[in-house]
Amino acid sequence: MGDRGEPVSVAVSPETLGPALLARLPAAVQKPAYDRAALAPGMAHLGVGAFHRCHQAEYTDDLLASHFDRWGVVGINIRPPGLADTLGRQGGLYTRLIRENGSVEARVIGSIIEVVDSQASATPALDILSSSDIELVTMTVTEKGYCHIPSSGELDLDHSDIIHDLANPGTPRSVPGLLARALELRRATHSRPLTLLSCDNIPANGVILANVVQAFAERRGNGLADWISANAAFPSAMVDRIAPAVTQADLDGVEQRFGYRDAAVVVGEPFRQWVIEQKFAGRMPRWDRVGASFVDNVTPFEHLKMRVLNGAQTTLATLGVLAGLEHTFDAIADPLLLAFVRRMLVEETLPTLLPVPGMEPLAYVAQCLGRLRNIAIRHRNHQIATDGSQKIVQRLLNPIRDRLSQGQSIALLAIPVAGWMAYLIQASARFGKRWPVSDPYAGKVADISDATGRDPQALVAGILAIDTIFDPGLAANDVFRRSVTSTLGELLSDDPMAAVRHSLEQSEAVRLKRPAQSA
Ligand code: CS2
Repeated sequence: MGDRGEPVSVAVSPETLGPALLARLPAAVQKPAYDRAALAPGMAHLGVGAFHRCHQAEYTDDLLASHFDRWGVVGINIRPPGLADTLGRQGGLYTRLIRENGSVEARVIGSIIEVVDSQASATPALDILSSSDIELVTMTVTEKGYCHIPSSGELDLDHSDIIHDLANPGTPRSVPGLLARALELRRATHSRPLTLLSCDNIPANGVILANVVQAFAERRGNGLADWISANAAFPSAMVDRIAPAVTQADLDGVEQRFGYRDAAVVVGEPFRQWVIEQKFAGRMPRWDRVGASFVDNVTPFEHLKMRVLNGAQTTLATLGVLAGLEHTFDAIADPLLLAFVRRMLVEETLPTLLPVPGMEPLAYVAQCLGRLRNIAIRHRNHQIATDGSQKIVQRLLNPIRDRLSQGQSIALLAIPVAGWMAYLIQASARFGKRWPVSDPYAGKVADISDATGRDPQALVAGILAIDTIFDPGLAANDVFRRSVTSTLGELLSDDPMAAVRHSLEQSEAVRLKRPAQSA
């Protein structure tokens, strides 16, 4: 009691999540339904960010709970952030929140059994990746982690990390260099095969991963490339769950609601999907028993997801920023942007898709737009617009190319391409640096806009000449160039949304002129 008899509140710091707390978790938080002590390292994951913790690690947790096998995950980061102070201190445990508007479901995930920081040196990562215990490596290293040329999918031999790694193969910095070195060590020490499963949103991600690793290995010239062909598999996969960057408010929310501290909370939406090409070098976790699909051909699923869901996200993100809107849910709440994105998807994107077994295209669009309206998922438009140069090929340019080859209109799909340009241009000195951007091509686009000024024609000509993003055939296409140029002029004006309004009016006018279609 204090001097005047009131109770004294002593600030006790809440306990941090860790194995010791598992038995005492509040009832509202689900916990691993298996014996974590029986897990052993079986697979490694490169790039332990919010997406991995919300997706592959959760599927693995489901699998361990329903069909236990020894598959423990060793998480490795070769780029910031470090893991030691967050997941490491918590014994790999973290809280995964699924949020939809007012509802929250909390669960502690237990599938990650060890974490390894390998930012300062490749050695810790190589020790794990080359170990004979590891049969599978999954990865979420972002689009630019593959060091490929977006327009061709080939290894970028001019990339500074690739130049470094080819000169210093024993101390790699890049993902292709690291994986090639790990495979080389495996060949030398135990020769056990390895499946390498990309979980990033790049087209034919398994093919691109194989391209960059093999191109690197070929340059080693010691038979490594042949050994990889015979002993490694690179399945493609489509992954889906919206899991934005975690904020301090998310961490505080767990502490306030559940009474413990967790530095590695993740927040995701209820929807999740994982479609994996059945092409493995050895044993695989049977994720197909817990909702994933193993299929022969991932391409139709991948096009569907990247062109519809991701295409909508990139469109809402870049146009949303230009309109002064903060999150995806703010952008989609704008009637003009919603009408635009829906028409773009239905009229221009859907006809480019391959049939997907069991999926009705219009229902898929409606489901995606519904997901993007979830106000509990605070996905910032700037986060989605980050690294746009690595995203627009698969999300926008590939469907545009498909339509142009059929002589079809691209009036709507051209708008977000100009939106991406306007987003980067407005971060240049010439346009008063309206926001900071993070994109490997930000400097190049800033140089172009500083040199050309505000003339949309010159800006578009300069940007379309970046042939690592725009293949020359597309860049030279008159219809594409004209549509992007006229939109860019409007997007850079004081009324950027006029571009969106006009494109809808024009496409409506064209639609009304087609009597056969309106019947
Ligand atoms: C987003 C994706 O930031 C982005 O590029 O579009 O992370 C997206 O949320 C996921 O692909 C959804 O599965």
